[in-house]
Amino acid sequence: MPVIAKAPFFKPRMPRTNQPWSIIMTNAGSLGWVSDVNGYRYQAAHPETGETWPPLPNILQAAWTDLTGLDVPAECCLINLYQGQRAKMGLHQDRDEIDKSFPVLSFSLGDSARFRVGGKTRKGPTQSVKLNSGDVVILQGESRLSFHGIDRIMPDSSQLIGDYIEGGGRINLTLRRVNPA
Ligand code: MD6
Ligand code: FE
Repeated sequence: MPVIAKAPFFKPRMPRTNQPWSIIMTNAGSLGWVSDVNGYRYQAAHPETGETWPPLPNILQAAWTDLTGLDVPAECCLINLYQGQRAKMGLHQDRDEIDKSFPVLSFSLGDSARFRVGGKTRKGPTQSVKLNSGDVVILQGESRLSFHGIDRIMPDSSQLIGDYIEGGGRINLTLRRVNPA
């Protein structure tokens, strides 16, 4: 069964303000990343269904192994869905992992996006990179804690997602190891 049939997309909300994000998300793996009024965290259960997340698909675990060269498996695949003109993700660091020494690996599918990446502080120069369907990003070593975000997507630049999800859009799959090996 597809991951999104067992773990439906949910609307994350911002810590403290409870403002909804412009994207929707779900997860696969032993841990899922969630955001709500109480903060950002990893948890074993879907926030709405209470069920554990579906297993991380073998093809993604194999890609993690091949691309990172690690023998320790990923624990989380965060699935972000961007739809419409306004979907974006603010500049952030991936730093909720207990062990931050592992790479973070992502796959972009569907519509193209403007990815912004800077350095280890929020201020300072950033670069804009266009991510197309099939592109892979890996943050590791010096770049592991780089600030990054999605300025905007380019609606209807790909038809891929529309074959599976009403309205199409862009999916980013982010694979992470949370705990020490
Ligand atoms: C996105 N990506 O592409 C958001 N984080 O929609 C991320 O936040 C990200 O692509 C860590 C490593 C790679 C990423
Ligand atoms: Fe990120």
